[in-house]
Amino acid sequence: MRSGFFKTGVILLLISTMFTGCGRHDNPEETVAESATPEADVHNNELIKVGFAQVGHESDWRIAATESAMETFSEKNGFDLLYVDANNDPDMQMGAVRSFIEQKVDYIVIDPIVTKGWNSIMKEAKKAGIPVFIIDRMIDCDEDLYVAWFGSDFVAEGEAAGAWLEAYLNDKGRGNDNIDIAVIAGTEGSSAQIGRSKGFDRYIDSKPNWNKLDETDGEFTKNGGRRVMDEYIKKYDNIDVVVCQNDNEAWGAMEALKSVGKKYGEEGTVIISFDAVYDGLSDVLEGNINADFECNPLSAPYVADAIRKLDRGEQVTKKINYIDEACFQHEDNIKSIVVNGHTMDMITVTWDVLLERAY
Ligand code: GYE
Repeated sequence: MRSGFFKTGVILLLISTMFTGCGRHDNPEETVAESATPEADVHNNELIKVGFAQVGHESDWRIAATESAMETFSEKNGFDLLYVDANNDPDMQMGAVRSFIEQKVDYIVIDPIVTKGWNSIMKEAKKAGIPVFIIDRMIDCDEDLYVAWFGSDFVAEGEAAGAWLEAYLNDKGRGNDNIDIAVIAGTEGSSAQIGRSKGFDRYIDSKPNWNKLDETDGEFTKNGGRRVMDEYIKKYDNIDVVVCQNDNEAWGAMEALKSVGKKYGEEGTVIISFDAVYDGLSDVLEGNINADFECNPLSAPYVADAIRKLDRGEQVTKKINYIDEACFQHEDNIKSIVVNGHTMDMITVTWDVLLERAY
C-alpha cells in the first residue's frame, strides 16, 4: 500500500569506523559485574549494556520511537538498557551521557535534542573506549567521534512539503496568488527543525508570491502549537497556510483556529504537517490536515544490528541505506512530486492506508 518510496527519506549512514565493540571486551569480568542487574545475573550474564539518552516525550512520534527502542533493547533480545528521558533539556541529556560513561556501559545511543555542544562529551566517550551511535536527529561534531548515524533527511522532508504546496496551489488555480505562510517550528536548534525549515525555505525563497509571515518555536508539542497559533491569529489578519513541523503542533494549531471559529484543512487555512503518525493520518483522512510528510521513528533496530556486529568483533563499514518514507494527502489531486530529482508518489489517505499504520 505504501507505494511512495521516499528515496531521500531516512538515511542510514554507517561511517567507516575503527570501533570494534571494544567497550564490552576490554575487561569482561568487570563489565559483567557492573552491567548485570540481579535478574540478568540469573538469566544471562552476557547482556550488552546500552545507555540510551532519549530527547523526551514531547510527541506521539517520540513515544513510538521510545517504545521501539525499549522493545529492541530488551533483555529478551540480549540487552541491558539504561534509559534516560531528558525531558527536552540538553544539559540533562549531556549529564545522562556522562553518567553512562561513568557506569562503563558497552555502547551509548543518543538522540540529540540539539546539534550544538557535543564535542567534549563525545571526546570523553571516545577516550573511555565506548562506541557511540546517533539516531534520528544529528549533532555537529567530528565524524570520527561516533560509529554511525541512523536518521531521516529532514531537508528532503521540508522540500517535499514545498513541492506539494506548489502543486496543490497550482491545482487550485492559485499558483500566482499571494500566499501568506506561517510556520510553527520544531525545537529550535534541533536538526529536525533546521532541516525541515531549510528544505521548505528553498521553496519560499524561489517564489516571489509566497510570503513567510513568521516562524516561531512550538517545541514539537501540542501546547506549543496552540500557543504559537494563538499568537499568529492575534498578529495576522490573513494566513493562507500553516506549516507545522510535527503532528502534535498541528493539533495545537487546529485547536487554536477552532477556538476563534476559523476553518482549516480542506475548508479553510491549509495545514501541512510532518511525522504522519496514526492520529495525524486520521486527520488527513478527515481533511483537517491537507498533507502530512512521514518521518520514520523505528531506527532502534538498525542500531541493534550494528551493535551486534561490533560486538562480534566485526567492523561496521561505511554504508548508506534508504528506508521508505511516504507523503500523504487528503485530496486525490496530486499524483506525485519531485524532490532532489526523485519522483515521490503522493498517497491519498483512505481507511486501508490508515489501518496499515504501525505507529
Ligand atoms: O518530528 C517530532 C519529535 O526528531 C524527527 O521530534 C524527530 C522529531 C519529530 O518530537 O515529532
